[in-house]
Amino acid sequence: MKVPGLRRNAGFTIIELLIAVGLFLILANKVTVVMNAAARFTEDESATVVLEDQAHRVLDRIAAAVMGTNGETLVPDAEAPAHSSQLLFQVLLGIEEGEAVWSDPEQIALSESLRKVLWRQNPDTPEETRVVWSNLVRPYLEGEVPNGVDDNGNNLVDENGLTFVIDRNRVTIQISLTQQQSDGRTLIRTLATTATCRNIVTQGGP
Ligand SMILES: [Ca+2]
Ligand SMILES: [Ca+2]
Repeated sequence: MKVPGLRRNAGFTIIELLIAVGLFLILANKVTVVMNAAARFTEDESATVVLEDQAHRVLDRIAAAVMGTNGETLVPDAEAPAHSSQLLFQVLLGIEEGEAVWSDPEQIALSESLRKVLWRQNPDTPEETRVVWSNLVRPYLEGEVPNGVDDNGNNLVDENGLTFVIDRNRVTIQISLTQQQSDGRTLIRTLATTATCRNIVTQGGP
C-alpha cells in the first residue's frame, strides 16, 4: 500500500543538495580564512620575538661597549644631532701601575650592504677579527627613506637602520630590524637606548 508523501521524503532533492553544498563551501571558506589568519598571527608572533630578541641583544652589546670607553676614545667625535652608523673606540681593560690599559681598537658599524651589524677588532689591519651581531638590519631607520628629508620626525635626515648620535659622553643608539614574511609582508621592529661612557680617565688614555 502506498503512503502519500513517502517518495518525496525519502531523499534530498537537487535543490536541497545544492543548498547543502553551497553552505558547506561557505563554511569551508570561513574555516580556511580563520586558519590562514591564525597561521599568519603565529608567524608574526614568532618573527616579532626573533626581531625584538636580536635588537635587544645588539643594543645591550653596544651599550656595554660604550660604557667601557671614555668619551675621548669615541670616533666620530660628533655633536648632536650629527649621526653616524659606526663607532670606533677602545675599551678600558684596567689600571696597571697607575696607567690605564686600553684594548686594541674596536669598531661597531653597519656593513656596506646596510643589512649587518659588524663588530671588528683592529679593523682594516692584517690582525682584524670580526663578528656579525645581526643580519636583519633595515637599510634605513623605520619610517625613513633616502630623500634628503627627515621622514620620521626624529631630527635626523636619512639615518640608517643602525644610527649613533654622540653627544659628548652619551651615545644614543637606534636600530631597526626587519624580516619578510612568507606572504610577502614585512615586519619591522625599532628599539633605542642611550649609554654613557663611564670610564672617565684623564691620564694615560689613548
Ligand atoms: Ca629621521
Ligand atoms: Ca629621508
